[in-house]
Amino acid sequence: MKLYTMPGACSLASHIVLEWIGKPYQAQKLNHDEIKTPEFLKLNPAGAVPVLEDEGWVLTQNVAILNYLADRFPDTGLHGDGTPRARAEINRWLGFLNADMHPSFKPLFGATGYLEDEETIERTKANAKATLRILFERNDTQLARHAWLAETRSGADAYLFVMTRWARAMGIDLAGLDHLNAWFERMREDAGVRKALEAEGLS
Ligand SMILES: N[C@@H](CCC(=O)N[C@@H](CS)C(=O)NCC(=O)O)C(=O)O
Repeated sequence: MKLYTMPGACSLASHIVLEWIGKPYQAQKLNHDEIKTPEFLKLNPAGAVPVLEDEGWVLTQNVAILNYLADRFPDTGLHGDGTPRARAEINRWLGFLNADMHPSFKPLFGATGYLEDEETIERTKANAKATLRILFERNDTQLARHAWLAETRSGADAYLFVMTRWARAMGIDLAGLDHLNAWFERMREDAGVRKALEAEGLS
């Protein structure tokens, strides 16, 4: 298996899960220019990471990759007990992370730059931060009840870890979200998380 990743990007979630699985894989680190080359666009026309190659088959989209890896290595327990309910619980959170949380970061990554007016752009950023605070509160409430986001450790934890890193770097207010912050510290100490971070040149 080969994962195409950009340091600290959402592809870090798939990278962490590959470490948790513990089977041989290769991680190809790319920069923003390299994911826009004709060669890479053949793999993913969206010019985005993550991309996973497995035996000549190419898979894109973080949620699909995280689910595929959990299905391909069922012994890792990344799909909980594998029942429809456990899998749905994980997908509920993956959906929340990928469809609700991840796009909410876009203004903070420059998506509203086309507005050109600095004051308006700043308002979109402030709004994104306020929205994200509310979304992180939902994770905190869930982590108050369970050790892991979807009750058992899954790709959802790896994905939330990536976005919590972004939030900290961007000064999103996570004060008082004690369960989220304690979970983040636990994740940061995890051997697989540390290895994936190190491989991407991050601390
Ligand atoms: N829907 C895609 C989104 C992937 C995505 O947004 N990747 C970002 C990194 S977090 C990327 O590669 N962005 C490059 C760009 O947009 O130019 C997924 O979930 O895999």
